[in-house]
Amino acid sequence: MSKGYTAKDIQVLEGLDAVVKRPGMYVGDTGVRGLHHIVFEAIDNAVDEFLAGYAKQLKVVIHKDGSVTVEDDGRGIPVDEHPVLKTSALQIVLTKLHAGGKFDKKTYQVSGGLHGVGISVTNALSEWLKVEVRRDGKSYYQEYRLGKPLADVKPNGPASSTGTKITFMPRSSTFEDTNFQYEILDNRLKELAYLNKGISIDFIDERDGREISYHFEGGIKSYVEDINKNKEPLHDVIYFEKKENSIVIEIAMQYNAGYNERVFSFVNSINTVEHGTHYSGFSTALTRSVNDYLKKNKMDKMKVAGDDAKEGLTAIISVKIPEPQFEGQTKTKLGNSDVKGIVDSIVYEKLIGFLEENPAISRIIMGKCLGAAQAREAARKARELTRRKSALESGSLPGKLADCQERDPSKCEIFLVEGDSAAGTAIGGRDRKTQAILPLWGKMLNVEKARIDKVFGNDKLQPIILALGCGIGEDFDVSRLRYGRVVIMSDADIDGHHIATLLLTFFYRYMRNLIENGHVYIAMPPLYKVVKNKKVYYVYDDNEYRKLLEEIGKDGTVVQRYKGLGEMNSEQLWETTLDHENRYMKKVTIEDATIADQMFSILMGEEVEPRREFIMRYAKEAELDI
Ligand code: 0RA
Repeated sequence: MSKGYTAKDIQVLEGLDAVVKRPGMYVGDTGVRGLHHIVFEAIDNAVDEFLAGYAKQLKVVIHKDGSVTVEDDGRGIPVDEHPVLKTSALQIVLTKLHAGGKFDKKTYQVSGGLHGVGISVTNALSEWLKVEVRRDGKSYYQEYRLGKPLADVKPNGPASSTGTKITFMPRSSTFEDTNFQYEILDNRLKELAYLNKGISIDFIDERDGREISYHFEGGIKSYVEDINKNKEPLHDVIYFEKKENSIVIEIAMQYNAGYNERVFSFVNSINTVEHGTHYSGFSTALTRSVNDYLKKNKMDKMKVAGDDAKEGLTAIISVKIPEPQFEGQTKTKLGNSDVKGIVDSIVYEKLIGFLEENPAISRIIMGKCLGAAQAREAARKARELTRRKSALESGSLPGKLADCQERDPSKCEIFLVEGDSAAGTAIGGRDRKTQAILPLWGKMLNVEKARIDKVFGNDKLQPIILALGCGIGEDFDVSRLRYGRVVIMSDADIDGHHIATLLLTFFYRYMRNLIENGHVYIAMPPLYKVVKNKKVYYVYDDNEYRKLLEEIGKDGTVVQRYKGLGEMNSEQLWETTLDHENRYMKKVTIEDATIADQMFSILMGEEVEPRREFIMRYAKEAELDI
């Protein structure tokens, strides 16, 4: 150990070593999520600089070599020497966990939120990182390898503007795959632009030349308009904003002609998937406003319940609070108890005011809520009828189900297989002790356009409901689930994708817990069979395919591209897709389901143009694959 080393420095180094040793603790996992988390960490810091009022512009670039740049035009991270640690502040921010906020107590930090450990984590998990800071008329530069500085921060010529630019290459020894996905970054950047009105975000993918810029003067109002644009909105977006006790509350809401609730809640730009106190406050205020308005106008022929008031409602609840507490399974549930009352009183005051001043819109909303309340009554009756008919309660199973022998759900899997012939192959190839096969056929119900009473009686969905055994909607009870894994198995083409999307949407709407508890999977059958010198290789994606052909050489190889499950025989299906030892499966997360929801709205929506765009884009990707 060299002399000048102080105890504090050692602690600093140990900090980053801990990140390298247990990356999951800091970025969630070492898969796709963790990989993108290190970019989000850098982006969130830049957004904080925007929230503090100093940055306007954020730029994110994925480079050809796979590295990423995040750049902002804020004040620039301070570079002066820290009085105690005797190193530049910049180096501390990049090498010490949680260091960012220590220099400048900002009120609402995106980065202070969910994992919120700062860009030191990005540095720790990078092969290399280069940082350029422009402030006080100068440019400064520093470079790192595996989290360690190559030299001190050095002045690097004059600068006429201010800002921070960080470029880094994710560590290949940490992450299973270091390929950044355009869609994941694009979704988050777009979301941030909606949630932080006025910010300008440029996103460039130099690997294929894609470029996009986001800037929404309307903020979350534009977000709601965008979500509802293919869903027959019933009125203009209702928007309000208020600051109280250092809490900023912003609400945008709009009913559409559909039946689904799309209320998304955010705290400091973090999507609180499990909601929490801000959402509870909003819900109670909404229900109370509607019932009070009905009563005052003598329209209260039925009591409107919380779910009724949210039928067909698209809303964004965005709160910014100084010290959020996150709870819940995925730490995405806001716990701060005082927030509930504050949101409740503000939403009630603003909403009742709006309703009284806008009688025409109020009439539409009241009609919508009363319609939902009546439908709920009808659904309750339909459900009772179905129950009496015993199917859902008595545990009878669908005729087409090829069940497994094992009775312990944790050991059982059910494959939902598109098409009778593929299902036949799967029945022949499965492990009949633990794997059940349920064939699906014909046109799957579009649950977007049906109320729960239709879903109960539907002949395509009922077999699934019966086989899983855990009910749907309000009756859903995950403890009755008959299989630990529910696996969607469909062809890798547009139709197959569509069916998977329909099923995911059904699970998302009516058995959300199934997804949240990690029971839903997507089978990944191989795309190619490659044979060379009698050796057989199954290949699951195009990258892998290209890699293999380098490796084994093109000459004398025979390649079969699988277009559907039907092209495999039972043994092949077992070997490639069903066998625990060899198969790939994708676990569906709640984010996947949300994306499916968006895709589904586009695919099934009334508007032709977005559907055409989507299919064209999809077709283009399919083409690239070949
Ligand atoms: C602490 C203090 C100051 C700026 C920042 C942090 C800062 C951090 C990041 C991270 C990405 N971009 C950033 N921009 C700024 C400013 C202190 C001052 O100038 O008074």
